[in-house]
Amino acid sequence: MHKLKLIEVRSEIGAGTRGASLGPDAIRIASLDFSSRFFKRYPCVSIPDENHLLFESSGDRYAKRISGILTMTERIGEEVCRTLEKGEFPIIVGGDHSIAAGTVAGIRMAFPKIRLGVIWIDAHADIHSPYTTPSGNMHGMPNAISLDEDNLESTLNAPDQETLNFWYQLKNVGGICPKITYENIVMIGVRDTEPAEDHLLEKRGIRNFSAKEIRRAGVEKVAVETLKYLDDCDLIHVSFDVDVLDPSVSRGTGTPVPNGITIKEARTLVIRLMQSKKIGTFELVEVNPTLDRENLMAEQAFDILLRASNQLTHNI
Ligand code: 5AB
Ligand code: MN
Ligand code: MN
Ligand code: MN
Repeated sequence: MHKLKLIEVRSEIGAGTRGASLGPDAIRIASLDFSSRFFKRYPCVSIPDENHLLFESSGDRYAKRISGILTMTERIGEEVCRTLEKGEFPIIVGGDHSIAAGTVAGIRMAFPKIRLGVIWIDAHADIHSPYTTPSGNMHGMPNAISLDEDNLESTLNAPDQETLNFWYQLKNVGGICPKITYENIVMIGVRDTEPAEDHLLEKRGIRNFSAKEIRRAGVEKVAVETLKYLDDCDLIHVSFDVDVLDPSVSRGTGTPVPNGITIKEARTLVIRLMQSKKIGTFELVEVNPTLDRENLMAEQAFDILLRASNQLTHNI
């Protein structure tokens, strides 16, 4: 039986729209509507944030607040590593998606030698570097950090030396770089990318199950194929960005994108993936209640968290 441990990260500094730091609390409030003992049942820690940086001016326009992102990545990495070393299953709740770099760093710190897979469930590929980012927002970069990807071929920006020093340190947190490789990542639901990202997706042949493909083949089949694709991996991280969901139900996230998957598809997908004993960490990010109506996104997010956790506790 898995012993689950919740790790809440109220990170806000990686996003361009304000409010993602309130996600974990909105999810806690949503749990009350489900009459669930979820937050009583599992131990929970909260990682101190660096959100004060939002009130300070910074010159790093191609990697905004990167010094704080580095601090957060180290903190999250240490906590995830400690949790895994104790034999517990970390469930990380964000916050903006920059925290995923910390989760992957933590897995690597705990298990330097294993073949690590990542299932990236998101409307976005989050594979920008300071050289290619259109926004400077670091929640669009965690995969590039884990993959050690600068994507110089698609350079659009000229980041300064200080930014590049932080970028280098960020990719090297935990002392292993790269932390994952292209053949061990699967994306699900990605549908909003920039040309620089398309270049990488194509050049590296990254497997992406589009929302259309999910609808045609069915989520069940997509889950099976995803796990088959990552069959060589020893351990798999699942990262779930709520903007993979269709905005028709809720726009309670900073970067909603049309034509997403339904909540029903998301539930089935997550339950089916969590049946694999190789899944070692689960992360849910980017709920922003300030953009929402009647806390709908947090309710959907909690529903997914609850189902993922129930499935995990059933895995013996
Ligand atoms: B999210 C965009 N590619 O880099 C950028 O929500 C959006 O964590 C990034 O997936 C979205 O700013 C990041 C335009
Ligand atoms: Mn994302
Ligand atoms: Mn996204
Ligand atoms: Mn987002």
